[in-house]
Amino acid sequence: MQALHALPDPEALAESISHQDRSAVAKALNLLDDKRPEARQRAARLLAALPKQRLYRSGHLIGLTGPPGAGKSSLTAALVRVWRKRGLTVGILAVDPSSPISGGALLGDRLRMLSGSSDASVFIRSLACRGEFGGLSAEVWPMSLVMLAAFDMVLVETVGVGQKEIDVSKLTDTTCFVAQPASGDSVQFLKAGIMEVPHVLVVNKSDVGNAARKTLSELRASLQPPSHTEGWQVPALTASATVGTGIEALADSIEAHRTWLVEKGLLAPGRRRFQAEWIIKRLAEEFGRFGIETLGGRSTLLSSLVEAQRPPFEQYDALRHRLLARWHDD
Ligand SMILES: Nc1nc2c(ncn2[C@@H]2O[C@H](COP(=O)(O)OP(=O)(O)O)[C@@H](O)[C@H]2O)c(=O)[nH]1
Ligand SMILES: [Mg+2]
Repeated sequence: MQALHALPDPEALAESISHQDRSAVAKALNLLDDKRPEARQRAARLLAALPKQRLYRSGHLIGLTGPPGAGKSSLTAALVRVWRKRGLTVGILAVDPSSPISGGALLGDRLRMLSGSSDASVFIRSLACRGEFGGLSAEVWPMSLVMLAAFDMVLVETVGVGQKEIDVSKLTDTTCFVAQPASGDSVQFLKAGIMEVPHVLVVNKSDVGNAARKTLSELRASLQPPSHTEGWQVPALTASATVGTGIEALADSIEAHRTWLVEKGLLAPGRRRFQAEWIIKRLAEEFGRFGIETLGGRSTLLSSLVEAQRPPFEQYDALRHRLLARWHDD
């Protein structure tokens, strides 16, 4: 067990993170993963010390989801190359339930293969999928915040086969779904409303030929009319991660969605909302629905959390203590 004195100083750590110090980012992610009370307190201080401007207004938080083997990691590596060419720094959270360690290592290898060397401006962390937060680990949100404080582009790679529960779109500005050629499942999931409509849809492996084009037109057809996306026209593209075609266009579409969010004034409120949802979800896990009702009910709680604009652990701990105190009194 790590000695307590070895825990980092949160304010100094926050400072280093905002200077894109990669080892500081790594330390911060470890701290967020540490369940001991002292570590939790420091993690709360760390999150409070990160510049709000960066957490809620800058950068781009992207979710890349799709079935296993669709080419998410390969596309991530290809996108990283485009972003690096555009002078952007990149942080990646890879959530791979099948092999959390080798998944990240594999992605690292692929990035080195593509860029020729290990690039100091790209940071990768793979996460075990603990299944608690609808398939995503509960730490994904605070970890995303730390990454946003350090990097321009933050990409979360998760396996998703369609179910809304394991939906990274609850946490990211832009969700990109990677489909396999000839994968009827994705089309069916979209049509049946089982799958949340992503902001960007890409059929990878276009190098295999007709199957990719056919899947693309099926997906396009099942996207009509655009649904919950408030006027955003979902681009549906093809790409080949291995050949390298369509990657610039994909990067452009992802960026266009962010531009659209900013124009509509949705970026910062969206992130506030993810945070509020994250807090409510954690409280519900610990205290059940009754706990949420005690705090005024889900929708009241949601709007008050969004409005309060305070750091996540601070908000969470305050509500938790309120519930514990209430039950202690009763
Ligand atoms: N032909 C072809 N194969 C690809 C392409 N992208 C990825 N693959 C292959 O598909 C397999 C799964 O890729 P990976 O990126 O690990 O998929 P993930 O599970 O979605 O992350 C690997 O063998 C890749 O080499 C592509 O554009 N074309
Ligand atoms: Mg992968």
